[in-house]
Parts: sequence; C-alpha cells; structure tokens
Amino acid sequence: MTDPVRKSRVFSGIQPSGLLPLGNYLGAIRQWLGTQADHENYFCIVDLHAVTIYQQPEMLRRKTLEVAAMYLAAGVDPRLSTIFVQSHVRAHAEGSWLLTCVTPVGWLERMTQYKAKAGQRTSVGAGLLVYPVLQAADIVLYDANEVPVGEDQKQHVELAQDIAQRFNHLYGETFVIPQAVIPASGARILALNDPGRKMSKSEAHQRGHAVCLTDDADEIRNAIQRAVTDLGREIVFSQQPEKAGVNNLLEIYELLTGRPRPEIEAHFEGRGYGEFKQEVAEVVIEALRPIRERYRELTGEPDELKRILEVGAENAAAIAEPKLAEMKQKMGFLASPRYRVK
Ligand code: ATP
Ligand code: LTN
Repeated sequence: MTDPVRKSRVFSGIQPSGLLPLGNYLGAIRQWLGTQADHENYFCIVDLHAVTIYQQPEMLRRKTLEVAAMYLAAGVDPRLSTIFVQSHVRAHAEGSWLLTCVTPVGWLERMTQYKAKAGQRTSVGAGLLVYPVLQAADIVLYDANEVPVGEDQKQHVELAQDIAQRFNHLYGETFVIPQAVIPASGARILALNDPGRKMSKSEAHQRGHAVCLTDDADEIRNAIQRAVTDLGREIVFSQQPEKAGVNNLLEIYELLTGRPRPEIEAHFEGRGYGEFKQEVAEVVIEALRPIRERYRELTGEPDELKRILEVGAENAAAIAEPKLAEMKQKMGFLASPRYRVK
C-alpha cells in the first residue's frame, strides 16, 4: 500500500483523437503543470481509449505524436513528469481485462458518457462500454492518489474507486483508492457555438465550436467573435442558463489572466459584447502564442518526441508491471518463467 515517504502520485490522460481544444488545456493540462514539481506524475496519451471509436490508422499514429508534442508545448516537462503512450505499456490492456472481470455490467451501463456516446450510434462497440474499466486500470496500476481531470470525468474516477475497492475486498489490499481533482474554475469549458454543450476534441473541427491550442490569431478571433452569447448586456459571472455563453468567455478570461472575478466584472462594466469578445480573443491569442510556437518546433523533431516517449514508457512500465504481477499473483494465476517482470 502507500509508502509513507513516497510523493503523492498523479495520473491523467488525454485521447489522441484530434487537436487539443482550449477545454482540454484549461480543464486538465493546466492542473498538471501545478503538480509537476512536488508530485510524481504520469501523463499518458491514451491511444487504447481512442480506438473505442474508429480511428483512421495513419491519422492515429500522427495524432499520437501530435498530442505528445502538445503536452510538451503546453509545459509538461519530461524531466519532472513521465510522458508515455498507453499502448506502449502492455500492463494497461492486461490489467484492464482482470478488472473487467470484477466489474458488474450495471456499473458500466450507468455511465453518462457511455449513454451519450452509445445513444448517437446504431451499433455500439463493446470497447465503448468497458472504456471506464481501462481508465480504472490506468489509474490503479500506478497507485495514483490524484487524478486531475475536467468535470466530465468525475464519474469515471468514482467508478475507478469502486472497482479498486471491490478488487481489494475480493483479493486483499492491493490498490490505493484514487481521488479526482477537478479545478474550481474551467472544469467544464463550453462549446463556443453552443453553450448548452461542452467543448470537445471530437467536435473541434466544426466551425466555431472550439479554439484549439494550435489555432492562429485569425482563427481564434473568428471563433470568439462568433461565440453564442445572449440578448442581454450584462458581462457578469452567472450560473443562469441564458448567461452560459458570457460566463464561459469570462471563465476563459479569468483563467488566462489570473485576475479576480470582481475586478474582471468591474473592468467590463458598461462595455458591449463586441468589445468584450475582442478583449477575450486577444488574451487567448497571447496565452496560446508560445504554446503554438513551441508546438511547431516540436513537431519538426519527431525523433526527439519518440525518444521522450520511449523513456516515458520504460519509467511507466517499471511501476505498472510489478503492480500487474501483484494482481495476477493475488488472483491465483500460475507464475510462468515466460512472464517475468523485468
Ligand atoms: P472527445 O471529444 O474525443 O471525447 P474530449 O475533448 O472530451 O475528447 P478527452 O480526451 O476525453 O477530451 O479529455 C481530456 C481531458 O480534458 C479530461 O481530463 C477531460 O475531463 C478534460 N476536458 C475535456 N473537455 C473539457 C472541457 N470542455 N472543459 C474542461 N475540461 C475538459
Ligand atoms: N477517459 C478519459 C481519458 C483517460 C483518463 C485516464 C483520464 C483515460 N485514462 C486516466 C484520467 C486518468 C477521457 O476521455 N477524458
């Protein structure tokens, strides 16, 4: 169980299913940057999760490297954090099967993300249903204490707690029970063209839906100028559904400037939505400029990216493989010399 002298361990991941939108950055990656110095961090590119929905093979390979470049460009430091690709560490897939066998189907059918994604399709891949078990394996194989994610992942981390508890109950204390860490602001960045929905990577190609970390100044200005607001005039933080568009832009502004809410409201008092959006756009452009520039440099160095991912996979496997061996031993699998932990 938890070693009292080890640093608190952090695990999180993003699917390489497209270019990263501002929501992924503000909800997840920015939190990761805060824990780098004094935690032990594992940041994964979850390609096994991405294939729960068909991915064009060449695109998946490309996007996996792009997301790695995006992590680095956004400030994840490979000297402080382990960055790796999920499919490079076999323990994730194997551990996931073991956990699938202790998970009641009813727990999976209750997941709101499954219901939403399955509801849009006529035929549903089994991977979509067991997706949160793979996520639980990701987390518990590292005995992660903290899982920094956006609001939409809270339910999946709670399920990981239940699965870990059930395994511990059936086979004896094995896993640390993880906690979701959700940011107070930016936990659910909304689609710019539809503030009734969350901004999402898989919809980021739609015109006006999102700002992506790699967008240029004109693309950012266009998307924010077109953002859906309301017929009112008040530029205030508000949880009222009709103010969701304005509130969303204000949260983005707050997160990127670090200014306190009352100061922001006073700053925009009496000003029109056009002017407000212009200023939000400029703040986003300036915040993303260094990320975009660094991203461009990094994608020009694929060998360096691959080297970082290789080191990351080695470090990750050094934690995950012994944990998997412990699971197998506790479940009663016969040990084999063909399956020796390095
Ligand atoms: P997809 O559209 O492919 O489901 P996604 O945009 O939801 O992708 P994920 O890879 O599922 O992105 O999530 C990566 C991380 O970003 C998770 O921690 C998730 O909670 C967070 N996140 C995703 N979208 C938002 C959002 N709109 N606001 C805040 N956090 C978000
Ligand atoms: N399912 C998550 C991505 C994800 C994850 C994880 C997040 C996979 N494994 C482990 C935190 C910890 C998503 O779609 N956002």
